[in-house]
Amino acid sequence: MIALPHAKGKTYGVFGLGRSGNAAAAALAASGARVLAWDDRIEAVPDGCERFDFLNEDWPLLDGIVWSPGIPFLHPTPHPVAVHARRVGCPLVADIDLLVAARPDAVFVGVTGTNGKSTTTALLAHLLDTAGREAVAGGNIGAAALELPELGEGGTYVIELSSYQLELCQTAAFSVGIWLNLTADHLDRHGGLHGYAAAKSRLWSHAKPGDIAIVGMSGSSGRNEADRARAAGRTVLPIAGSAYPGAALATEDGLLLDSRNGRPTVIVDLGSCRSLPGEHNAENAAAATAAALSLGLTADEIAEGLKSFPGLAHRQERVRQIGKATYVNDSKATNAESTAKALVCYDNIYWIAGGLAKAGGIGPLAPYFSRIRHAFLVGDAAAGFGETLTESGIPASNDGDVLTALTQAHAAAQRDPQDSVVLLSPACASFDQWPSFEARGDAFRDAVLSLEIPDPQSGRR
Ligand code: UMA
Ligand code: ADP
Repeated sequence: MIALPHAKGKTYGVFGLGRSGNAAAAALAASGARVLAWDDRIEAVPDGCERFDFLNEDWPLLDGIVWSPGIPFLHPTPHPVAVHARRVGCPLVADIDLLVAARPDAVFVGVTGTNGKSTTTALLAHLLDTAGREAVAGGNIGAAALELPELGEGGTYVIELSSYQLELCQTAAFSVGIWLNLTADHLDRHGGLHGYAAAKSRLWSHAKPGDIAIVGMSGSSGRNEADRARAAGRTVLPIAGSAYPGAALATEDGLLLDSRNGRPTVIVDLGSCRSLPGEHNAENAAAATAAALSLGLTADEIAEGLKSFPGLAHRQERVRQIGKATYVNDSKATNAESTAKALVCYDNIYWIAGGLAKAGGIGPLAPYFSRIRHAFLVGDAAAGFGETLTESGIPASNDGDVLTALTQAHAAAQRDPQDSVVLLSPACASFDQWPSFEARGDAFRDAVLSLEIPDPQSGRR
């Protein structure tokens, strides 16, 4: 937990007691603040806090209300407590602002983007850790800001920042900012694409001389974002997961190249980084590498870390190899765009897909259909996906649920004399059959780990 010396003797509200609000309330109370806390669903407040109904009680003078990122305060409709706070001039406070203010001697790296935030955040923390630096990751991944441990002087906090969190930040300054990419997402929460982009650009705020902006150039917004970062006073390092003219870090022919001084040098052959398959992960690797170089790591230290990165659960997670088949858990792929990132990485695929369908179906995946040997379809989406695949001549079966589909895919892959991949990459939400994509992926992993290895003597499985 983070100590908040500047909060001593002050009075804070905390609205929402989920992961971030609960940690904030506990840290403020432990630091000597009076804390008035509320959650519509959670009765218990952390030790030292008072339960306070912001909608129905008279407010004392508050130094601020620590606001949970999941609760709308601007769009689509501001929560009535946020409206009242604005009326009485009470600021809404981000837990991340409190963390950064509490640790002026620490280094803060902020990571944002529509896709790749968690991977890049975890990868950078891993690079720092394997190079012997004191570093932790948190924010929108893992521990909430004020749950993080106190690092020593010069320790690095790598903070994954959602647009919700950035929109709340008023004072936090990140000496290194990583902005990966921007595609339409969370539009209702930000009043449209312009609001979403503006929330993400808050990453560049409060720059000091020498502060760095690492900007992904893969999409159409990269150039504009680099301009915004420059205008905010940052030194910009453009990065890309493929060849890109003028990029500081980019990938060519599978090699991650450092071109900061105009003469490309090889950091690593990404083919030797087993947990970073695909061009999207090349982008994440380039971004994390640019940050690590900016923080003083050597190319050799970074190469070692890229090779040993274990990857994150549910994102093309290699669970097991049985014979010539590799079993991959990509349960986080809840739409066709994410599944495309996985399909492009493999040639001979036994594909487990389906669940609660998203608009657009799997039509956009047609360029990758030839890689699929058989599709094992599950859940609500099975019938629709089956029609699309059959029209393209791809064998498909409706297997009902993920575990049955795995049994079938395992049998088929083990009969295949070629190298193959049994890939769970559903292109669907999980909620028709599972509480979350994590529960779906955990069940798949457990089932893969308990699969029987075929007996070559008897042909049994
Ligand atoms: N609540 C009320 N009244 C309301 C609305 C909500 O009392 O009218 C309460 C809810 O009962 C809940 C709390 O407020 O207890 C809301 O909490 P929250 O939704 O902000 O969630 P936390 O548990 O605090 O988790 C948040 C992030 N969640 C969101 O932004 C939605 C977590 O990101 C983050 O890991 C965590 O803080 C720690 O920093 C998750 C997420 O889904 C991973 N993020 C989105 C994403 O990645 O797309 C943005
Ligand atoms: P986030 O935290 O932003 O949701 P993750 O690192 O958890 O991102 O990756 C989620 C999914 O997004 C991955 O499974 C992959 O399909 C896709 N993805 C990851 N990195 C990128 C990237 N740099 N560009 C585009 N898509 C990506």
